[in-house]
Amino acid sequence: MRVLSGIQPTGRLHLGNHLGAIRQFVDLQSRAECLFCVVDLHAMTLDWDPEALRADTLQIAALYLACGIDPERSIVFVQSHVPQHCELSWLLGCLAGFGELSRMTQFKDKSRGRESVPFGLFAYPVLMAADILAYRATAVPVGDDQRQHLELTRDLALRFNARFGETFPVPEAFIGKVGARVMSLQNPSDKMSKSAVDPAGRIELLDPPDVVRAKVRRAVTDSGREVRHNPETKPAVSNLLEIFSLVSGEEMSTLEARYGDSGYGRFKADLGEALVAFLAPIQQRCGELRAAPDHLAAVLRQGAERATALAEPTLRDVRARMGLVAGG
Ligand code: ATP
Ligand code: LTN
Repeated sequence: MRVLSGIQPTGRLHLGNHLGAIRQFVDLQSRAECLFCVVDLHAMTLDWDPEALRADTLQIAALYLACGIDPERSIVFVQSHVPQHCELSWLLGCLAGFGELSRMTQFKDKSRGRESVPFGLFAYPVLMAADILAYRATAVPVGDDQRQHLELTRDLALRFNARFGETFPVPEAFIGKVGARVMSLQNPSDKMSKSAVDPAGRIELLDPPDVVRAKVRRAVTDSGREVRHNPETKPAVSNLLEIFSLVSGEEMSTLEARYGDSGYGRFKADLGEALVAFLAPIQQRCGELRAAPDHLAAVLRQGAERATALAEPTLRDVRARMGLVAGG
């Protein structure tokens, strides 16, 4: 099994990114060959600020390590440091259809209401397919929102293989049963998101303890006072329960038994403390890494070298199969 995944530096990482994605990354590194990248080129598909992009890229790389990704075992790198991603994206783009790319729900959501839609946003899923296929990855740990992009990657791999001969394994999405869709604390019908304007809906991994407590206190709840898991009738409380269970390691039923009838106050206070305890070691380690920028730069340099050594042979094969003349 070879695993690849990426996170966009479009803001600060939040609990949804951790529970939906990074937690699986950490888990997988003991069982598979893993590559984890910061997909900076994807962060340029909507308006971006160069300084913020630079800062967020380094922040996410530091958080990967702070959350437990071990650069000795996994390859940690920045997407733009390995130009083979862009090259393969063009080549795969020549096999992708306008219709299928237009049907991507993320494209529809993110282009809605814009006067002009960047080509990069339209091509986004092709670049994502290139990220995965350049390494012939077989498993892709992501949150639930990436399911459709993974389907497109699979279709492109099959199409390429059918036309040019067996080249790519068809990758599987690796989506956790719990935590794959952490919802906003302010609106439980939206997913917790980095780019949502109101930060109150998300717990950022680097939020100070008092901010975490305040966000949990202000989280919306449902009518009634019982703490029960029922996403249909109690979407807000169910989301809080799932978060509580994931960060504390306690079963949801144990939490229901403890807080069921005691109202939301104590439940929220204890959830706030559980989150603070969960985030403390990540924040401490991230601080240490940010204080040693040369170390982080060296990790990323070495990651890019190792990634390039895996991607280039794939590209050589792909170029030849597609009819490009071998160059110097
Ligand atoms: P943006 O708001 O800019 O689209 P995002 O918060 O959705 O960003 P991404 O960089 O798109 O973050 O996603 C990184 C990883 O985190 C992906 O695997 C994605 O599926 C996962 N993820 C993002 N949000 C959530 C969430 N609310 N619950 C679970 N997983 C999530
Ligand atoms: N589109 C993904 C980020 C991403 C990705 C990837 C995930 C870009 N390339 C390759 C897995 C594999 C998202 O989470 N928004």
